[in-house]
Amino acid sequence: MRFSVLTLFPDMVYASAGYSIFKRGLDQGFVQLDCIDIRDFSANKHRQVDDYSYGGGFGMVMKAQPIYDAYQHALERLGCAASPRVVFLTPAGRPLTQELVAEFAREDALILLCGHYEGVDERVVEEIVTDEVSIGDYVLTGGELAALVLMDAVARLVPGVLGKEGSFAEESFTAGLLEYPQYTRPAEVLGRAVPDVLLSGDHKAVEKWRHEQSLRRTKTRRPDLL
Ligand code: 6GU
Repeated sequence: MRFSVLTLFPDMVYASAGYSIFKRGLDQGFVQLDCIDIRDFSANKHRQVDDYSYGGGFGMVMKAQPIYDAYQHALERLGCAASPRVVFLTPAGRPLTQELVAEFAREDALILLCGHYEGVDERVVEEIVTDEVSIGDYVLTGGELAALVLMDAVARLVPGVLGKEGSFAEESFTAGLLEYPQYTRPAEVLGRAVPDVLLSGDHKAVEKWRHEQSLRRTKTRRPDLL
């Protein structure tokens, strides 16, 4: 999987990508990450990339031209035969789900566009974007954290990234239920014991208990999933 991120803050994206399993995916070559600084494509001597909103109102809008030129540069660097999907991270997008994550994970490459300020000139969105995606019903200051969330979720589904743990890649949400509680040693900590059934060695009973726990959690926390 090759990710190309169009952003005003490439260092923020590179820094956050340098940890844990995502980093291992990069180091082992299962994942590639290339950030393109939109500001490098400003046609303005002040490297300006935003301007006032037509129609008035507060907040600046990102200009179409620097984004379009950064996109062309991303295409050249990717050198794909087919045009990759271009995902614009915006609170106005459709919700990111595990199903959409799995769909993205089947692509060879993705271009992610991170917006900032009050928005992005709609004309460049119409010209280049294939998917508008939100990571939840709250507003972030920019699309970078959302792009990192999307890349993390996609990367762990890319074959090889999770290694041996790979068979568990989708466990939590493909069953459509929330994950059951987990315990590790010692058998008692903070005055709390591990549920007896988990020490019983009865695999059938453990499986049944976990399923019940998943159901109970889902009922109380996310009834919309049932
Ligand atoms: Cl994708 N971007 C921003 N700026 N805020 C968000 C979001 C994205 N998803 C939820 N809130």
